[in-house]
Amino acid sequence: IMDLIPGILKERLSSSEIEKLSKLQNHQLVNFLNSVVGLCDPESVYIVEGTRKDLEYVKRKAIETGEEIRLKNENHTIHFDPPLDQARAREDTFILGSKIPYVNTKSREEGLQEVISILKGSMKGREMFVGFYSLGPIASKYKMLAVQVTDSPYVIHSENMLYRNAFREFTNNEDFLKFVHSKGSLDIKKRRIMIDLEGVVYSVNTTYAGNSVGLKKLALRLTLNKAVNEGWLSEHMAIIGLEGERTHYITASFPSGSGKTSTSMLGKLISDDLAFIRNVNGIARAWNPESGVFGIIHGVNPKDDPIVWDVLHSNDEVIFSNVLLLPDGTVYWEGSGDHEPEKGVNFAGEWWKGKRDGSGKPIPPSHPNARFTVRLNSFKNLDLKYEDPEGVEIEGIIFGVKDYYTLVPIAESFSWEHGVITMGASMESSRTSAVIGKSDEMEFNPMALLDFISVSLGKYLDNYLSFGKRLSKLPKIFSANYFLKNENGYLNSKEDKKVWLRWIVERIEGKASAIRTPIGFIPTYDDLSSLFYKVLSKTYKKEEYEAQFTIRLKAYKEKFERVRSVYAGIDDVPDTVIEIFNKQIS
Ligand code: SPV
Ligand code: MN
Repeated sequence: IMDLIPGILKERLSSSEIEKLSKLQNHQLVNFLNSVVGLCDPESVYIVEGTRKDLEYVKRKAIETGEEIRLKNENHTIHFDPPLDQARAREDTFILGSKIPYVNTKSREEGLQEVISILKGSMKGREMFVGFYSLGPIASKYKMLAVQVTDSPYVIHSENMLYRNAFREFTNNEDFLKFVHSKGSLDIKKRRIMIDLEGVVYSVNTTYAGNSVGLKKLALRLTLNKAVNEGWLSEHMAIIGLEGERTHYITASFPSGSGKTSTSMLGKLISDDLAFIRNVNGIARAWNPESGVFGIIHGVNPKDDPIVWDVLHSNDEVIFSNVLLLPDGTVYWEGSGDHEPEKGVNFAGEWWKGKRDGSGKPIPPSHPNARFTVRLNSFKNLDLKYEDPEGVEIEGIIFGVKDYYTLVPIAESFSWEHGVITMGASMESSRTSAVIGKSDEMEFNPMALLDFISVSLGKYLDNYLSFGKRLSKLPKIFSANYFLKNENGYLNSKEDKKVWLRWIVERIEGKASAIRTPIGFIPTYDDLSSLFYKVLSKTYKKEEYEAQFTIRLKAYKEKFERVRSVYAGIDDVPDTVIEIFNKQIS
């Protein structure tokens, strides 16, 4: 069996690691690992089979290498990414292949050559870890297998929490996604993420999980491409169970930082970030490819986010990233409701109140994109159906944005096509701090996917529309906006979203009525007033309703014109898309 393992790889494996790898009898795997070892030149290779011993080893290495620091609670650690590596690196991320509008692309030869030259010898003197995972429940016939190779124990530690270990499934199985990551020298100028849709995904000189944890947003580019080619949907969506006469499952697509995680906490949790949606006998069914949450911590406080708060204060495993480390071994983040400390250590080093950066700008104690990494089974609202090999039936889809000026808080589309195009494909949202750059500018972000799309938008929408045509039972489509303002500020409080979710349930059950407006169906005052009372014990005034649900026609029209012109400029957009916009605008 040992003869199966080629030269360079074998040199770097101890006998115990050879024993682990030999169990799999996987030629493609050993050849792949051999080529990575040949390229990156690590000192040794550790195979994460997934035993308790392996998991403990990875955690210990994360601490020994300084990538994580143990906190006062011994199951909690903190990780810092470099100051200029705090979010997704859009400009350094490329899909390899021919040009696609709105997608950062590079020719395959050029991209591979570039990243391979950076990766050459990048793991010298380091240990290389190999992790084996499944996207989706192991028992599901739709699962996808993936291998992560990295010189960062933090990356493998994160993946051990965020994905299901699937070591055994690799026996004789040659069909798996491949991710290679190296911290390299952490030189930002040489940060590259190269996504070969038919081959290996490479990421180097970055540690921020959105760039380094292959199975999350890097895998999304691969699965989205696969989904479009095979007629299903791989989406940037939460999956949530809402209680009514029975549990109704919905998916929800929001750009990061606009309410997706908080919405997931208001129902039974299946997923907070990603969804695979397939047509099974005419029914849309969804699965969570992940088994954990990498969530934004900014603003998490005990009043608005009691469930997340409890998880972060439990004895379960938590990795905090880019928050403030306090001298007593606890952490602080902005918006927690705690008193702002005087000093600590943060992503930029020693921190004290009033500290400024080189250009005179104040350095916040925690980064706006600071995060927590936890397992799904730490959440008390977890729905055990997340492990159901058959997935859950989807009855509704929310497309949500952060829009101060235009969209009503909640509306329902006239049809699948109308919802997909005027609500999903038309999403414009205030820019998030999850991407490097300025925040708060409005950005075109269809289905909250623009950063992750790996095929032409025309082909993507065509697949979406025909996916609906083949379903015998169509999910209802809703648009949501928790951020509408007028001159006096926000028109809704954070808890109002509970009412909108209840309205969705009542629409699915056929109980609530609705008013037909040019942009879709909106709730009636009477229904909302009774729901506000039932859900929040609040009186809902007619003036509040009018301020929130008056259709800002001019702004809507301008938005649709803007988006129509985007799609009119893309060659392969189906004619129906433009027709739906024309009808909507007239
Ligand atoms: C998001 O920003 O949408 C996230 C975090 O879920 S990241 O992994 O950076 O994409
Ligand atoms: Mn996300």
